[in-house]
Amino acid sequence: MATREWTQLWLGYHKVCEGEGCWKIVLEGFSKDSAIISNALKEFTRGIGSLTGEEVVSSEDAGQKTLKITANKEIKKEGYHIQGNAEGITLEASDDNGALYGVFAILRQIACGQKAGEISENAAPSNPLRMMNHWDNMDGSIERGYSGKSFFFENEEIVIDERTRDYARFMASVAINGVVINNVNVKGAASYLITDRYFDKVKELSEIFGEYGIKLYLSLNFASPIEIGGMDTCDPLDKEVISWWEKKMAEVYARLPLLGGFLVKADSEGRPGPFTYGRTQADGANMLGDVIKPYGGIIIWRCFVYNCTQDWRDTKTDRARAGYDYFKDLDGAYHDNVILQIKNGPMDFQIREPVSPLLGGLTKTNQMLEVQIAQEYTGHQIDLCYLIPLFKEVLDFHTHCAPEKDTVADVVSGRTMGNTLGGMAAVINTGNDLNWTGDDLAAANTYGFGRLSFNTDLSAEEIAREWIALTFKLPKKEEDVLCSMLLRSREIYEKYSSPLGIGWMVTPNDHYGPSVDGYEYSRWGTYHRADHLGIGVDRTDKGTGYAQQYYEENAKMYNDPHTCPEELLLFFHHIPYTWMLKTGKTLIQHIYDSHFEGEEEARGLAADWDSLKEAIPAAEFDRVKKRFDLQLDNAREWRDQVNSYFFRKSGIADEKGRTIY
Ligand code: GCV
Repeated sequence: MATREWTQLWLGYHKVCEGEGCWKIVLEGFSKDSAIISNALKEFTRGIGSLTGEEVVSSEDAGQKTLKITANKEIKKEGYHIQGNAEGITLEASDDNGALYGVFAILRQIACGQKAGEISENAAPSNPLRMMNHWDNMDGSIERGYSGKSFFFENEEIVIDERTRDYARFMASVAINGVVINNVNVKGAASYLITDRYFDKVKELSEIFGEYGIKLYLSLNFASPIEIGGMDTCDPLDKEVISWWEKKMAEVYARLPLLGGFLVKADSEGRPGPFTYGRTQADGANMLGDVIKPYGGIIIWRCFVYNCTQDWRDTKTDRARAGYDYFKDLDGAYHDNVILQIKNGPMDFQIREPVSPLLGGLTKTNQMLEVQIAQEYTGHQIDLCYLIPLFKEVLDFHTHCAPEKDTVADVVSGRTMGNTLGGMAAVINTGNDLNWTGDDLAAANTYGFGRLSFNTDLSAEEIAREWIALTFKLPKKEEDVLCSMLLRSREIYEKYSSPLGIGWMVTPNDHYGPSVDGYEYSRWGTYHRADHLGIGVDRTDKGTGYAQQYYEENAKMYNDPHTCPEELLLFFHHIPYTWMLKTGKTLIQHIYDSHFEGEEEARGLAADWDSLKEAIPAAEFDRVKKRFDLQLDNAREWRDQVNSYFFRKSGIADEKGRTIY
């Protein structure tokens, strides 16, 4: 048997018990002719075989237990009901996707220790759209990729092999229903993905995805009329430009009937957009929305628009304000098939940021939450950083946009406004490494994002435990150790990196490791403003006014340093080092203590991992151990550079007299 060149992630299905007998599958209202249903049956056969050794027999009479899959239109779109009983398991689902997700749910529950007869769950997705965004380039590189090269592209060609199908299986198993395959920075060959050069392969890919209930999306170059159309403008209100796009969309959908639509990064970090022609973001998004509408496609328009050529001397311009400033006034102007995709924070995926005020700030526009599981600023999949607790905080945040149903989870799911387009997207952390995610433990974020976007009520711990059971199947004690490591990891990373929400003290460009002033005198709008007396950015009504972009309750809370949550204190306020925190520590002492603690706790993570040596397969154990060695170097470097920097700035000694350089 050929050795697989990649792992099966959480679909490896370790044996949980010795089964008794075999299964037959009965379909009612579903057909084996549907590729999704046929794949669901294959997954059940494969999964139950690995978990219990039980076979699925093809003759309808021979089976001792029955998996009965029934169509039930009463159940919500993509939802399922599963129930174990003396005869086997019943699965009722609204549609093919629901049936597929129901099968994965059955296997998940058995892998997590449930007996088939005891299985029970009624589920429907919290979010209509649950998407992965790849930042893969066509030369095979991945922007912010930390797990090898792209498995979609190589040498400007599209790669389709068995790995493609496995990828689709993994995504479907956590109910992802949309995937953008190429980087939002669309350049060079990627601009031609909507031309004859690539149609056949993109179509093939979209069909494989389709067999797992996933729609393929492409990132789009707003300047396509110029770059591939030979025109001299891409002004969204120009009649010839519009007619170019109309023809292009007709061609695209004739060749790619399964395409979900496009993701667009416009007027951001050098990418072209409507501003060049004095047009608004709505002009750009709506023009594309209109031309794609006849085909049922959608336009996902990113709100990551800001001035990236700021003068650091300018203390009035505040990058944090940009998203709201550019998009709020156009609320209600966006057409129905346009969704605005908004990063979780106003800056850029730092380890701690407030929730973007645009989320819920918009009350008449489809919104989608964008998070990043590629660990660009959170340790490059070297440092352990389980991000689901961070995403939970964002989802649970009360925006105060409505008297009730006002959390971010409510807003993006459509519950607040009653709209049907919205959801969650993650910049994904995968590549062609053997284990897909560089650090084996980073797959907890891949799995976790899918599960959370399907069910935003799940806790970070529930998701972690599922992932551990599916991936490693550890005894309870070891499961507890690994679960605790995951749950502690985000706070640990936060402690040894930048303090109290200030962010950005990373090595420029690369974004791994410390460089306290690395971005301080740059053009990127990312400043900490530390001097010998204090640190932080005044974003209050006396400063940049960013705090006032929130609804009143939150604006008031953030505006006052006494009520501002302390983990965000330096994001909103310029604070003296001698400021007394609620813990009774001064700010400077907090900086020292948290950095010493963070480094020490990182060593605790590594020691915990060592304690799992006997329980984890050797290859995985060694791979992860090497990552922890690097994490410890990183944590030490962060601790010493940040502490030395603030000691030198402030001249205030550590009360505990520890070594600071
Ligand atoms: C894809 C940050 C990253 C860029 C990324 C950009 C974005 O600036 O560093 O690599 O570009 O965000 O989200 O568009």
